[in-house]
Amino acid sequence: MKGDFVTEHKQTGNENRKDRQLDQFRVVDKGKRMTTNQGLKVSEDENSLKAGVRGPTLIEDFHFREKMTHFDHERIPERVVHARGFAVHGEFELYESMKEYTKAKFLQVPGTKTPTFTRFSTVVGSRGSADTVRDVRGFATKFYTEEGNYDLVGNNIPIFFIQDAIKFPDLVHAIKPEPNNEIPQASSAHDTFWDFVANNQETAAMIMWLMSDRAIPRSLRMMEGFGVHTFRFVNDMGKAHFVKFHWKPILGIHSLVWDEAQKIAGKNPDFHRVDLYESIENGNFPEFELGVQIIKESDEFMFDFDILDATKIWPEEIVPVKIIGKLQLNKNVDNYFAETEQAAFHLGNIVPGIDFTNDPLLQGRLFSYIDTQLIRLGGPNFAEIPINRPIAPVHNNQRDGYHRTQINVGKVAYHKNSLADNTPSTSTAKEGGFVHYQEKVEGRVIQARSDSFKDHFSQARLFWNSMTPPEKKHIKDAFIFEVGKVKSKSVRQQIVDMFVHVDKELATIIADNVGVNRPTGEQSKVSESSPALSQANTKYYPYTLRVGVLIGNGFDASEVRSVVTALLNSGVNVDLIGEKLGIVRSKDNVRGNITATFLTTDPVLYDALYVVGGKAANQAKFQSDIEYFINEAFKHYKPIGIATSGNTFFKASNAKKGPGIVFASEDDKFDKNFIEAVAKQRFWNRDIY
Ligand code: HDE
Repeated sequence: MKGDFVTEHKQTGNENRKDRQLDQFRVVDKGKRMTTNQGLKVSEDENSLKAGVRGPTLIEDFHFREKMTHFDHERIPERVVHARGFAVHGEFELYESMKEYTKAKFLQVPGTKTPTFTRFSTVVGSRGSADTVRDVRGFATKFYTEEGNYDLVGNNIPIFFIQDAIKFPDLVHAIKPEPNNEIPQASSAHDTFWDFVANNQETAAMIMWLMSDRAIPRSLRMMEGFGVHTFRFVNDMGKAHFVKFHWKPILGIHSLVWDEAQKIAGKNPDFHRVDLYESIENGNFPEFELGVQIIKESDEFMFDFDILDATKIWPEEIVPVKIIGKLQLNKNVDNYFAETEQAAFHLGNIVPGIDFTNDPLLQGRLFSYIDTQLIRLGGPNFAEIPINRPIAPVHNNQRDGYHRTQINVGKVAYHKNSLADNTPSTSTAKEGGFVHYQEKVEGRVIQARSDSFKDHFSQARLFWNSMTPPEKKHIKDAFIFEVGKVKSKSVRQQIVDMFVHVDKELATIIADNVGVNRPTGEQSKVSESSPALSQANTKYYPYTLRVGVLIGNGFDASEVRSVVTALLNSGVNVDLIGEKLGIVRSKDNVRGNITATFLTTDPVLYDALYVVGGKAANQAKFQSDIEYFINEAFKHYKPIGIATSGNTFFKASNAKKGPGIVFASEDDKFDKNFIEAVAKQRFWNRDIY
């Protein structure tokens, strides 16, 4: 058998148990004979069987029919939300034992490594939509633990739009393209969404996050992740704590600017997946630290928000985030469909030591995820698909159904029994069996919302108060853009009248720009802020950022080589951009290799530019292309380094000297200062208009 499963895929090279398991299912077709699905060797694959060379095709052609039937059924339903995604393998390593709080086996011994599969996604767009739209990003991780799969199915924003799962279909109907014409794709900037917002004001805080830079991440490697809900940790004494999960990116939290995000959506709709894929292929493995916020059960009612309300954060300054381990993403999939598309996440995939709470959003999700896999993956056996299989053994009395691959031996498929010695047998908690936390529950059966869920504006204002002036400007601009696209004047007015409760100045500016009356209501009284919410307080590294070098013939080899070497030594990716692909020569005939042209790439695809300039076959076009690159990078607040030979090109552009513009001719520490500017990414105090 082994011969059929030759392994030519990219292995991690370590003892990853999930990787070894997947190996049994990997098939390499290269170098093999073509067969039908029955293993019959095929002699002809270009001409169907016909009655005469110019005659009709015959139904007898089983190979044609099998090939066409399979093709006809290649598509499966896309996810109803989070349809566009990209997933990678990885490994989670524990730093510190969590024994005090949880008995989850993968969280006991520091150094324990657990194989993982992480899928990032946008929420609203369909499978073929662009990566850089304004949207929440999904951040779902499957941990293949020894006790079974544990799925942490989170987002890059720590709260949610709604408080009760029963409203999810309404939210999604409102934000998806409008049903009469399926417009717009992958965008919240339309009437039905904002009508939903105004008429469901529990959305207020989430909308502040959605209008912020968080919704346009620079990279999937540079955003946070959150479990959103409050979960429980339960230790081996049966004692429980409330817990929230956080992923903190090692590279810091960074975003695009809106104009840039929109242009990238056209220039490279795969921007985020390319970035993630290439980072992993280049060995720059993305890393995220896992943090937990823990609250004692006895402190449940100590806060001015309800800890079961998924529209609320626990401010990190009040409940600190304890870092407990690290996720490294280190291997791309071999096959997008088999792995990424067929991955079935479910927050009900849980292990002993972690448990649920009564958060009504969480409770509803517990139903939805299995239900959705049944339709999407075509039956109840989706857990047998290789990517979904646990590395822990599976034994139970479930049988049959579409696409059953397991061959259960024996005639006993029921519990209890004597013919199989009453096996498979259940396990006690001590033996590793999952025992639900015995929370005391009482109350009347009722369809209502707790009063403790009714404050929708305090944390929306807390978020606003925590933003720096540039972040506030981005939020204002995003509101003006999104609400400005709403055709209904009444909805625009309702939005202004709603967001006055967050901030009067914000709502007034929106009103003035979208043609409705200024608001009369009052803003929330909250004056606190939470510095952890601002991206300005993040970390800055040049590592893995991308610099475009604009270059022609006749450059100064020693100057350019020194800068490029310094950039590469700092882990920066460098592309030489020129008139055409191939070789470019310095004045003393040193060669450089152009890997992208002014036609095939664009300034929005780079974090910074290094302007060298030079000579080209069409000098006027070369000049104007470089000016366009400089103008765009300048407008997007990006660092620009100017080589001595680049000065004339800079002068001809619309850019002005100022923050983040570094000149080799004026700076004897150019390499160092330019790399520092690259790391900083944006210079918001630049005067662009
Ligand atoms: Fe999901 N969500 N969701 N969601 N969600 C799905 O499951 C749902 C919610 C999240 O990469 C679906 O397999 C309901 C919050 C991610 O495959 C579906 C509610 C959070 C992914 C579903 C929520 C998420 C999904 C669609 C309200 C952050 C992609 C396809 C109660 C904590 C997982 C699928 C992947 C996917 C239902 C709200 C995260 C329909 C009913 C809150 C990351 O089952």
